[in-house]
Amino acid sequence: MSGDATATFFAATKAAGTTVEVDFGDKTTAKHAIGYWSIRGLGAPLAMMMCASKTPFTLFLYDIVEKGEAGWNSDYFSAKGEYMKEYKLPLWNLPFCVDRENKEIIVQTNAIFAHLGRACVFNQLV
Ligand SMILES: N[C@@H](CCC(=O)N[C@@H](CS)C(=O)NCC(=O)O)C(=O)O
Repeated sequence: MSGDATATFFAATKAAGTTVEVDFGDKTTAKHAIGYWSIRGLGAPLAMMMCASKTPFTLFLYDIVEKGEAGWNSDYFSAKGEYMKEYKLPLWNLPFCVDRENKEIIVQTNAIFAHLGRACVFNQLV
């Protein structure tokens, strides 16, 4: 697949308050992105796996803000509806993983671990 296709599939999202490009000296567009709330939670071990294997990735972090009695607000909530339609994925969730090379979105933490584990070639280390 061309570098351009990799660069344009879920390259950015305005709903994420923070976007972090993690590279290990390789400045080409990361093949993978991870999206999660801007807390550690289920996203941190996924990011740790990428760092431990020195696999470049983009990290999209979504902020959530307490609105007192009114509950919580996040740009993620409206973005989620748009993502579900655009990527035809009714079970969209956080964390999600973007595989830019294969133009796929993966959800469910354990499925993401398995997918990224293969991408990180952890399967060759055990
Ligand atoms: N079974 C899912 C659970 C994911 C989940 O509960 N995500 C929570 C944060 S830990 C969430 O806020 N998801 C956002 C959403 O529902 O869109 C998984 O293992 O990934």
